Amino acid sequence: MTETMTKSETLMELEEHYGAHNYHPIPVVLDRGEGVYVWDVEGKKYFDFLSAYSAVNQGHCHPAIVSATTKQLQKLTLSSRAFYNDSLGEYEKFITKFFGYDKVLPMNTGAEGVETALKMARRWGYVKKGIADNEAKIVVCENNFHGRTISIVSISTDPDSYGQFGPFTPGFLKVPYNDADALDKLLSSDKNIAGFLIEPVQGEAGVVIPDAGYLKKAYDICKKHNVLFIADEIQSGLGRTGKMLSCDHDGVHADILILGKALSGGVYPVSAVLSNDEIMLCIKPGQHGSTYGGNPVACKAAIAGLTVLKEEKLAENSERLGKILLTELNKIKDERPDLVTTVRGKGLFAAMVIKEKEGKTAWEVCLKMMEHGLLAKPTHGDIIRFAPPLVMTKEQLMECVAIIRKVILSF
Ligand code: IF1
Repeated sequence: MTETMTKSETLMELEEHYGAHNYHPIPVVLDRGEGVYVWDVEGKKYFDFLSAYSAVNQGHCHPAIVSATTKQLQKLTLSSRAFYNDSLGEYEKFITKFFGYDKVLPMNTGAEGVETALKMARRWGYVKKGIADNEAKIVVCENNFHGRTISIVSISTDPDSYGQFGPFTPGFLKVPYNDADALDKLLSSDKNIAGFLIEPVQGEAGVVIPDAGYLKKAYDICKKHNVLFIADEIQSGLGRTGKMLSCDHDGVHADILILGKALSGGVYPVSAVLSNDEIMLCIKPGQHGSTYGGNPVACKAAIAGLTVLKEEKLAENSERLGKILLTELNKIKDERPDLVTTVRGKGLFAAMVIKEKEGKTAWEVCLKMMEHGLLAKPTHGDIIRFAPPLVMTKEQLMECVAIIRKVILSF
């Protein structure tokens, strides 16, 4: 740190020098979070309008989640699955009852959850559907985002995700999102299809919301062809779109449900894959696992995370405030149709598409919002994703809308 450099600049330089350059963050250095707010190292306060990509739906450092996790951290952090521990069974009962499944396979990151679901679907395909060994296929949607592992980027349609990471994992087919006929045609064409993996709302693609009823149609088509419907609710779930799960908007109960991120309220990496016995019991002892999967700290964090979502009625708050947010963002669009081309959203999950104007892009809009105390980040260049913590009050939301409006009108 030189005399002229701020603490933020010094810390950003450290990351530049010693860290991999696999991100291009908004230039703000955070050191504290509480509820809908975060503070930078200079003490400036911001609204967090990204929620760590929907991992802090319960708000930053929720006291109930922090307390439950801290207590466990001082008791037993990791038993490994070589032995039992006193938290896992209770957690497994809690989460399976919470979402209505027979069993759960506990993992840590979202990508691990997706990889686990892919293995489960393939295994079910061989053991239950009778697909010939190594012939199982899984259908995914164009413009998907399911994580960053080799198999998951193998299914991506985004060159930034898969470019120069080949050779790719075989056994995947792609279908347009929100197109039931295309799905039906594809599933009719190949008897070796074991599963259909979908984000009920596509997050990274820019909060792409399918037509009402599409998820139900897709689910029914999967049942017609004896294909597993696999819902990646890692970003769209846990209250984000105004229901506990985005599949709830269509009354769909996925055959395999994948959760992550806000499962622990951003306190600890926890993911979970839920399904019924017919699928889950195809995996036998020693055939899948993880060092930290199902550790006691994760169990306590997730029980607390889910309890907060339910007791504080955060999905309901998301639905109520999401309607207001969408209305207000559309008003801003109508004031500046030259700059804002599209607004869309479901619950407190919204996106604003910014037209490049004299070199002004979504990035510059986000920098300006940062100056005015609101943090958000563009995806795919021109789309700003808005995903505040679900604990936000209407007054706080209107403060945020005022900041967004002021910034947009200033361009
Ligand atoms: C990054 C994106 C969001 C996800 C869905 C699985 C995962 C994610 C629907 C994997 C993770 C994160 C990853 C993070 C930024 C963020 C992201 F921009 F990358 F695409 F949210 F949109 N399924 N999304 O959204 O979960 O392994 O990360 O725990 O990689 O930059 P993970």
